[in-house]
Amino acid sequence: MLIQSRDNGFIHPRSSEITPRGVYEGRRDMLKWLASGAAGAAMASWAARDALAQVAAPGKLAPLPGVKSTVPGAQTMEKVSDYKDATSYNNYYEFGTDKGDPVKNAGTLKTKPWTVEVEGLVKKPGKYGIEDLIKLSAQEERIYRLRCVEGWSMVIPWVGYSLAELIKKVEPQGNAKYVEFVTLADPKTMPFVGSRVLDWPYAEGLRMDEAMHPLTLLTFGMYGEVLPNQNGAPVRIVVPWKYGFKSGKSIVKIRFVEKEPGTAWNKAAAQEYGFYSNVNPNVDHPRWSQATERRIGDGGGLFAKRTKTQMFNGYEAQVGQLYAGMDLKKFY
Ligand SMILES: Nc1nc2c(c(=O)[nH]1)N[C@H]1C(S)=C(S)[C@@H](COP(=O)(O)O)O[C@H]1N2
Ligand SMILES: [Mo]
Repeated sequence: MLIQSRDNGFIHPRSSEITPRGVYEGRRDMLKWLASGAAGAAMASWAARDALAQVAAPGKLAPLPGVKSTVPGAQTMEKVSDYKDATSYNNYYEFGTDKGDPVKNAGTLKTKPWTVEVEGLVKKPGKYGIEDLIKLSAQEERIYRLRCVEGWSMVIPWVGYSLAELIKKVEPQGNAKYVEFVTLADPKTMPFVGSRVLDWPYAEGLRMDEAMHPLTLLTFGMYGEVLPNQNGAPVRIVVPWKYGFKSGKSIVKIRFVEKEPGTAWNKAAAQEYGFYSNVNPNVDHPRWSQATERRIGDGGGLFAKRTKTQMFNGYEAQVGQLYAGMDLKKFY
């Protein structure tokens, strides 16, 4: 497999995609700054911060700021999606199957108190209260594309820390090969748990090296605030190089296991959703192409222009190595 980065994983945006007003207003400053040589990653985060200022959360939830992450791939020059889009166009089947259902129905989710149980093949299993889990490591802001298997995408400033930080603390045993994430399934507060679309609880999993990759984010917030319920409060996973469904919401158990765990969508339709589910424009879903995607919020509805989907969702430079030698048509 070719693992050659064109430009450190940054996407060259069309000029229309870097239009935050501040960039224009600050053009002279920027030119001066560029001339000073302090470009590169610093510039990306500068542009991103500006973009963020225009799509800020309304401030109704508790603040959860994170420092700009320096993990390679964790910043982008692409325009950040509007908070409103990111919080009203969701997949969270426990609250309904329409994109508009989670924002309407997830108000019943009770996120306090909340514990996450770490169990299975680890030397230090235990139960973490959500407040302690948040404090376990420094919060970082990571601006990731989230590409849904259905063909749409968004760019979201997440807040959290690398899952690897937690994994190192709990010390997996040598035979722990996979990490399983079990999410809440509470029929009292989640109206669609019990519906026959999926096998509840919604569970997901990663191979140990995927779980340990610095881009895999244990996520507590977005847009500088704690997660809204519909986005998976109080804690979810975000795995930016995989289709969105790998990023389980409202996690209650992190389990270390020896065998590849069953996962919600794989159990529902194995021929359509594999365990790996890496974003791959060259492997079509049996019922539709994965070659292009539609950025939510770009306008134009059904006729919105579609952009080319990138291998590993644009994170090939960072994660391609994990799959060296694997036939990605077989391990889709
Ligand atoms: N528990 C749970 N987690 C879930 C889902 C779900 O239905 N239940 N949907 C997944 C899918 S298909 C996607 S695309 C992302 C959407 O995340 P977002 O709504 O924050 O954009 O969440 C994923 N995590
Ligand atoms: Mo999805």
